[in-house]
Amino acid sequence: MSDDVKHVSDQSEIRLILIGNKGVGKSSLGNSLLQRKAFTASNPVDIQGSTQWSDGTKLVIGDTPGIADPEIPTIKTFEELTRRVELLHPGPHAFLVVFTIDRFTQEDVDAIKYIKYWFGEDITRYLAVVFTGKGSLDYHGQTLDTHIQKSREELQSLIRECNGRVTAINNRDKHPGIGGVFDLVQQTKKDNKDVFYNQQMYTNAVKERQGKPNLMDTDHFS
Ligand SMILES: Nc1nc2c(ncn2[C@@H]2O[C@H](COP(=O)(O)OP(=O)(O)OP(=O)(O)O)[C@@H](O)[C@H]2O)c(=O)[nH]1
Ligand SMILES: [Mg+2]
Repeated sequence: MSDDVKHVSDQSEIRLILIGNKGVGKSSLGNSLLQRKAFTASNPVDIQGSTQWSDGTKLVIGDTPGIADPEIPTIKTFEELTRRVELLHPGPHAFLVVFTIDRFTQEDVDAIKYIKYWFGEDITRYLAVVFTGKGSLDYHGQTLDTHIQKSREELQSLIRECNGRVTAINNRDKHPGIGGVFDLVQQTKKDNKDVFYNQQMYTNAVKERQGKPNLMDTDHFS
């Protein structure tokens, strides 16, 4: 059996990992998608939640700690991210990269660099961008497209690399707009012919990373 065949999804399970900086709404997004309070801010034990849809599909979501945390060295956070990805065995169909619509900071630019460094440049094939705080977009009468056009080049370039997989959600709304997120997930699966991010890809990323300067060394921190 070839690797590709082995790593094609079982259609009845969708595995997602939430990733992004601290406080951007990762856990809230997970709760919106699972339609229950599976993740809480205070309890780091709640790292995975799942639900079974009426059509038999099982949705499994892995929550993660924020990337830019002054209290925790970046490398430690990424080691934990690896563990969370491994817990989503045999591998996530998509990494939902979460940003808040209200700000895109240097920390977000750095987070994108770290994600590519740690999981490999090819990780963009599995990334889908989700903005939380869609309410403020609606408040200012803006569309997501116009917001993106006016945003920093690094964000625009990430979205291009993700093949335009981007949406916005309002986790505080009774109807947050989760359909848009599931459309993105389906798009990600389709773009990858149902092959998910697997252990072999991570092993390749580790090799790739070993040939590069250590980005998580504080000397290289921009
Ligand atoms: N207005 C608004 N607030 C949101 C939205 N999503 C999350 N929040 C708020 O943002 C804050 C942080 O949300 P969390 O879901 O805890 O963020 P997180 O990324 O999991 O945070 P860490 O786990 O600490 O990294 C909370 O006060 C949420 O209520 C949104 O769509 N709109
Ligand atoms: Mg959280």
